[in-house]
This record gives sequence, structure tokens and C-alpha cells, in this order.
Amino acid sequence: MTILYKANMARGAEWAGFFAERAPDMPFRLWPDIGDPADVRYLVAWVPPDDIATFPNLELVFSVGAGVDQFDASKLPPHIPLVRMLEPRIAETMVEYVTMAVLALHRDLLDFISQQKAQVWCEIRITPAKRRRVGVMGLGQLGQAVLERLKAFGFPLSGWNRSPREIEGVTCYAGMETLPDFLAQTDILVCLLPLTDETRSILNADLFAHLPRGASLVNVGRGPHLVEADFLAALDSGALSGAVLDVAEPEPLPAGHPFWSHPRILVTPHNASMTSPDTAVDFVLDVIARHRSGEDLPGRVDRTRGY
Ligand code: NDP
Ligand code: OXD
Repeated sequence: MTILYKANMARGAEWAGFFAERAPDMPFRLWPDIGDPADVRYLVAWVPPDDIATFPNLELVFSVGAGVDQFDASKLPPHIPLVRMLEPRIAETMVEYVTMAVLALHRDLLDFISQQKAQVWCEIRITPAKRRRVGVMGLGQLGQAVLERLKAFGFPLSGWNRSPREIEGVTCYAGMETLPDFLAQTDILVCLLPLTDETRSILNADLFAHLPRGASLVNVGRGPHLVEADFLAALDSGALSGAVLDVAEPEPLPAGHPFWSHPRILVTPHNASMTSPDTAVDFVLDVIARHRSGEDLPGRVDRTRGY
């Protein structure tokens, strides 16, 4: 009944400590020390090993993160459930990050950084929150948690999603045909979509053209949601006024990439949220217990949808 962990090694040592404490009977191994492959029942990974058939008795695969696009699902036998990480610290830290990014864009932080570099002391007229419309793409666990927190600031809030949602205090749009209407009333756009065939390159010239002129972007989804050339052109033309980007393609962002030095872009290193070993171990143990007793698994990925 071994658990094999294959992700960030420093945090892996913490995972090992919590497993030793909370499930002392369950052997825990850190990649590449796999032991007897036949003993491995559970795999926790950011990117799984190339040859999953190495582990003939594998029962469950966990993504160490909330997203699963980094998994090549075709390499995973259909009978093995893929479970994404739903531990609470991911949502808590994402809420902090998106709040920070939205407030930074709302309160002109990019301008103040430029002014400070140029030693310019110049007030900027403050736009009231009630006149800054924030729209979130993707109303899943993270999009909803973010909107809940943003309510406190008084921004008019809206959300766009594949299937219809009803969220108090949020104008909800559903489906591709409603995207232009959603965009037309969004000043700060937050992308919290999963990366799928439908959402790849969704942040493109056509989408930017539907936003009010001077709108801004927070991308915390995935790098390939964004068409870089369209985005840079939109920034340079003033169609967009700024962006906070936590994700890129590729990651890490290569040296010399235009995002590093663009005065209207704030880049962070895929750090919006982070799985916490402490709470993640509880989530993994809970899912394993449910699996053993034949219950539905929270976070189970629908392989046909891709998220
Ligand atoms: P969920 O699966 O809970 O939510 C995804 C939402 O997106 C669902 O509501 C879904 O709609 C909607 N959606 C999916 N496809 C489409 C589409 N084609 N058009 C419109 N809406 C769509 O995911 P999470 O909220 O947990 O996470 C979202 C993403 O955030 C992750 O996949 C990952 O890419 C990213 N992420 C980034 C992190 C970072 O540190 N930067 C950390 C964690 C996650 P429906 O309700 O119909 O299914
Ligand atoms: C992710 C994560 O999916 O860090 O990006 O959880």
C-alpha cells in the first residue's frame, strides 16, 4: 500500500513527515526511490512518470496541484481515477493573490512602480470601486472563492462559465455566445479557467477587442490560455492597460522574454497558490479512505472534459 510522491522535493520531505505522523502504516516514498513497483498503490505527482505501466497495482493518481493539464491522460489507464488537489490552502492562497492583483490594477500600482523608478511624485485620480467592474472567467472552486472575497470591496462583479451558475451578488453568464456581453462590461478580467482544447488561446485579439478600452487582465489559469503576440499588441495599442500574470508558456519564463521588462506587466512565478503539505496529506488520506469504501471521490477528473 505504498504512496509514491513525485513533485517538488523539498515539499516532499514535509509530505513524508505528515504521512509518518498520520498514516504510520502506509509506506511513503519519494521519487526516484520507488522501492518495489508492485507495492505502489497511490501516486501523487505534478508530472507523472513516463511509463505508468511500471506500477502494475496502481489504484489512484493524484495531481499535486489543482490543475491537471500537465497530465497526459492518454498515458493513464482509464480504470485508474485521476484526482486533482482540493485541499483548502489552494483556494485560500488563490483568493489572496487575486485580491492583491485586482487591487493592484484597480489602484494603479503599475503606474506607481514606473513613477517611483523615474522619481516622479504625481497623484493619480482614484476610481471608486463601484465603478470598476471585475469579471471572472471560470466559476469553479477557485473562481467562486475569489468572487466571494471581492464582494467586500464593492466592485460590480460578474462571472462567465461553461454551465450556468447562480451566485448571490454576481451577474453570471454561461456559454460561448454570452462571452461578448460578459467582456463588454468587464474592466478587470480574471482568468481562472482550466486549460482544455476549448480554452487554449482564449485570451486572444478577438477577446481583447470586446473588453472596454483600457481594461486589464489577471491570468492565473495557464500560460497557453494567452496568445502572447495578441496580448502584447493589445497592451501597446492601449486596448489593454496592464496585466498581472502568474502563469506563462513555457515556465520558467525564459531570460529576455518581453514580459520580464514590459512596464505594464507584473510577472510572478506560478506562485498564486501553493499546495500545503499539511492539509494536502489530509485530503489524500480522505480520498484513499473513500476509494477503499467505494464512495465517490472529491476532485475526480472527468477525462472527457479534461478537468
Ligand atoms: P474547477 O474545475 O473547480 O473549475 C473550473 C471552472 O471552469 C468550472 O466552473 C468550469 O465550468 C469552467 N470551465 C471549464 N471549461 C470552460 C469553458 N470552455 N468555458 C467556460 N467555462 C469553463 O477548477 P479550479 O477552480 O479548481 O481551478 C481552475 C484552474 O486554475 C485550474 O485548472 C488551473 O489551471 C488554475 N490554477 C492555477 C494556479 C496557480 O497557482 N496559478 C493554482 C491552482 C489552479 P463547469 O462548471 O461547466 O464545469
Ligand atoms: C496549479 C497548482 O494547478 O499550483 O497550478 O495547484
